[in-house]
Amino acid sequence: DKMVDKRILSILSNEGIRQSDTIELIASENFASDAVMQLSGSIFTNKYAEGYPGKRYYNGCENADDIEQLAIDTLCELFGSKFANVQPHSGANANLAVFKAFLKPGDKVLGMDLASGGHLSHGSSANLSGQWFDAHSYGVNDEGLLDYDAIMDQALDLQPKMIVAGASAYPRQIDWEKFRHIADQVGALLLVDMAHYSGLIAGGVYDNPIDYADVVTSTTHKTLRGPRGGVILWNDEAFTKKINSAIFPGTQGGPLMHIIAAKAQCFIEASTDDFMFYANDVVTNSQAMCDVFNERGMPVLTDGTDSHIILMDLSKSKYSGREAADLLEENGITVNKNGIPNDPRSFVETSGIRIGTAAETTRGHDREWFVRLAHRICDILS
Ligand code: DSN
Repeated sequence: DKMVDKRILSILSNEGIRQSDTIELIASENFASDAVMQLSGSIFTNKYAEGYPGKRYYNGCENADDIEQLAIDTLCELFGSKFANVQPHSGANANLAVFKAFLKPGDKVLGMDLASGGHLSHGSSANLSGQWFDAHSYGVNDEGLLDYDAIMDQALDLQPKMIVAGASAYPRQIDWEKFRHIADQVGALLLVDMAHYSGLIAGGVYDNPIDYADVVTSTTHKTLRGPRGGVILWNDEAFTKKINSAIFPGTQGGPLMHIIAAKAQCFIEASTDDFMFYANDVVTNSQAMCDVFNERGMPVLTDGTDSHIILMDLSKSKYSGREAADLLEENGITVNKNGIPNDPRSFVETSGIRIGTAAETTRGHDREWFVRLAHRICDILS
């Protein structure tokens, strides 16, 4: 009944223009469906529902129970897990809760180095996960690939209580089974953060970690194309109380019921044939771009990709990652700078850019369009 404030409306309209006028290649972004958008702004935003379905701290939660249970059931079905928590406000919150559920401050953790493509919440020194825990990291080899033998040696040496697998900037298939084997050798818990890959996994084009990991976390807004948020999945009933209480009351208060409604919609959309075709196209399109980059002498790390992610190596280019990303932005293409292994440039400049094909695939662009786009990117950066 109240009009949106004029200043907010103007900013919103500018963002609308930006989103429709630019080519969106940030690997972690996507365009959620109208249904997901509507539910994210729905009347469920008015409801407090601390607790879990059937066990709330407020009255009037019967519909909140129904929507949360539907989200849990559809999520479990989508990834083949027995249990799930759909309340994490983000992927970082999901990871934080897993740390809280299974570790004590000071316990040893082994995760992927942020500079090699890991995530802040996997033990980075800038994050609570690296400040309150004894966090160590593994990297990638000179080709940009995970070296499982080296990770095994590191784990044997360190004897971590938890190993974190999963990445924000790793283009290739991560071998979950090898991580399971490493975790078993040292008796560590295996946490897989599948945030980047979860849409591809739901669509059947990237391996599912659920049968290998003890606990799996994800965001819901990247390749999975839902509202911004996080989830946790697991198969061992003995973990249920620990994980649920680490989210509420351990690290969060009331769940965002409007976002949980939108998550349920996202999980239902992700179980359709259309979503399978989309996931398949995302990978086809990124592989087509890699072929052009390789042909045009613009090398990509690991020589290609198994996912939506491409890492362009600019170590021999006159442009740093930052300059390349800015230059592309001037040309209406949004990407982000990214470090590469043994980066000759600073953390601020970097020698790589990360490109992702999920968002523009959602917009319906096909392989030929991505091939033309890859040529355009090469022309701009030449
Ligand atoms: N910030 C996200 C990304 O861009 O990959 C990870 O959470």
